[in-house]
Amino acid sequence: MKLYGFPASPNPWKVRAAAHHMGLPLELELVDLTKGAQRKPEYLALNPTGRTPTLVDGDFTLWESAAILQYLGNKKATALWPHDAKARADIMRWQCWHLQHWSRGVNGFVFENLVKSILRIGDPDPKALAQAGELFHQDAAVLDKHLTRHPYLVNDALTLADFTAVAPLFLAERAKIPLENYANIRRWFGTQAALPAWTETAPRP
Ligand SMILES: N[C@@H](CCC(=O)N[C@@H](CS)C(=O)NCC(=O)O)C(=O)O
Repeated sequence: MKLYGFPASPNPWKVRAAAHHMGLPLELELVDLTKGAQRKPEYLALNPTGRTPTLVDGDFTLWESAAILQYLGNKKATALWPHDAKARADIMRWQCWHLQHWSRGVNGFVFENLVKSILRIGDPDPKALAQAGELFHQDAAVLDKHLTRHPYLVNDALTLADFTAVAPLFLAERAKIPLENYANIRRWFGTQAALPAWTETAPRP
């Protein structure tokens, strides 16, 4: 199987990390976001959204990282995607929450404080940062409260839900994501950041 992506981007990285944890080999095909490779016709033919990651498994092409994670979870029996309807629905719930809510606030900081400087497209916009802050704190409070009682998001065990939602926090320092008041989120992140799945798939400088 091939995964098209940029190693430092959270969405491709989470797929590579989860695949590593499950023992599923994935060949990385570089899509250099800093050079606009995601907008080249050959990539758009695989993924018309011009975003990464994209998985190619034989004649099957799949984009959207949460869908890819579930597809990989179905390839091999794994505790990350338990064979249980309630656990799967609970994982889906956190993946939906991530896509609609958590990623919006977090990505606001990533774009304003990090992507803009990498692409040299201007300074952070204080209004956009304020909006990102509002979105972020609303959902960080929910997540932190959940993590006061649980080590992980679902069934007190590491699952695809954790791989989904933790990934953008690898950029927290550089993107100035305000985690100071969220000790449980920082602990949850630290536990996962130490896993070989993440360290061994980490982008090389
Ligand atoms: N919901 C999508 C988000 C994909 C996404 O935004 N990927 C970023 C990298 S983390 C990207 O490719 N950005 C390039 C662009 O928007 O031009 C997923 O989970 O796969």
